[in-house]
Amino acid sequence: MAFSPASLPILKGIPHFLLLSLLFTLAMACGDKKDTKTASMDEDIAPPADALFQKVPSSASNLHFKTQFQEDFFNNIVRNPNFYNGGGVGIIDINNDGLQDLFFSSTTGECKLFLNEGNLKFRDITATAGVATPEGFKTGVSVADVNGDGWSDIYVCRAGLKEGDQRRNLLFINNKDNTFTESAKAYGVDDPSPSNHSNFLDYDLDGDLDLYVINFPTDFSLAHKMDLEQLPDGKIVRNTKPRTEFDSDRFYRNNGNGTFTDVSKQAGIQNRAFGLSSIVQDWNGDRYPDILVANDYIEPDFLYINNRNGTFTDQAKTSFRHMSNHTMGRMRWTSTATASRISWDWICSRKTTNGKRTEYRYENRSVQNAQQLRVSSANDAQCAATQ
Ligand SMILES: [Ca+2]
Ligand SMILES: [Ca+2]
Ligand SMILES: [Ca+2]
Ligand SMILES: [Ca+2]
Repeated sequence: MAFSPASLPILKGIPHFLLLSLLFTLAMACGDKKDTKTASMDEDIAPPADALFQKVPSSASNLHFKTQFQEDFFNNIVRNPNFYNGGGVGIIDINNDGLQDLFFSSTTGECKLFLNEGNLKFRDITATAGVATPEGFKTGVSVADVNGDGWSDIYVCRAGLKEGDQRRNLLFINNKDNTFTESAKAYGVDDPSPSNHSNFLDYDLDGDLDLYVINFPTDFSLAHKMDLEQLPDGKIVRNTKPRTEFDSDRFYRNNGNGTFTDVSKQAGIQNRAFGLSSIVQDWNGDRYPDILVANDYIEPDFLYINNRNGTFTDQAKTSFRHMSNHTMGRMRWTSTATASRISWDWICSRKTTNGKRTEYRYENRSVQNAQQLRVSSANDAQCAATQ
């Protein structure tokens, strides 16, 4: 049956150009839905012949994992904006056979460990490995040989708003037989703060790995407020001192005997920000590792330069001409070194005021002069406008 707008009483009196506009909009909406549905069903579209990567379906790899989000009074998006951040992935050769195995942390469910049996086939060994840990709110995963025995271990951060033992971070020491023993308390790294991630680094170059842990305050009312204080001389400055014992990132020194000591205060790591991730690299070319921390919301990122005496100094303000708000941790820092020169690039993300994400690319061709940091990307004009 042919359709005529005038044949429907409800449409009488509406100008034809409005009707046509309405019908066109509806048609486009229907078309969009169809395209979306088609796209979602076409997951197995063959990649181009020259594609660098090939998708390996979970049916072939036996990698079956889905992070779990069990909502309750403390764990929900209203009270905890980090609730749906997701967990982490650790790439680790647990049995030193040269094949990389995979560990996944699940926010409120069981973590999973998959043994790589070759030919991209994996076996779920969670049940026997001793790493499931369904308790608590798991976040970032770090892989390192924490006790220096030649076998990789796993450090898992835990967060959430609720204080208690289920928020303490976990250290799985490799038993060298495809099982692990949770040993965070014994090693002194069972950080009770809300932690998002961690880095192992040898900050004192004594041959063992020390630990930087990213923590964040649970008072999210501070997320968009600039906390200012007036000094005795009248000068108004930003206050980023921790308000509670759990707010600050922490630094743990490896004592070389299977224990760590929290040396945060001595090392100059006393802060309050909503950190999401960090990377470690020798920023200034003095062989001592430095730490760059990506902070969410209003607080600036940290660039902790290693003072080579057991302390760090945040030099972000004097090293960058521009810094992102809401740094989400999408940072990449690569380096190529020659005898006389080191070059690197760093990509970070920034939310603009209208909510759209913009990427800025920074390049520095000489670590001898970090002040020469310059913006170099298609977003030059935008970057320049924000400086
Ligand atoms: Ca392996
Ligand atoms: Ca080990
Ligand atoms: Ca060390
Ligand atoms: Ca350094």
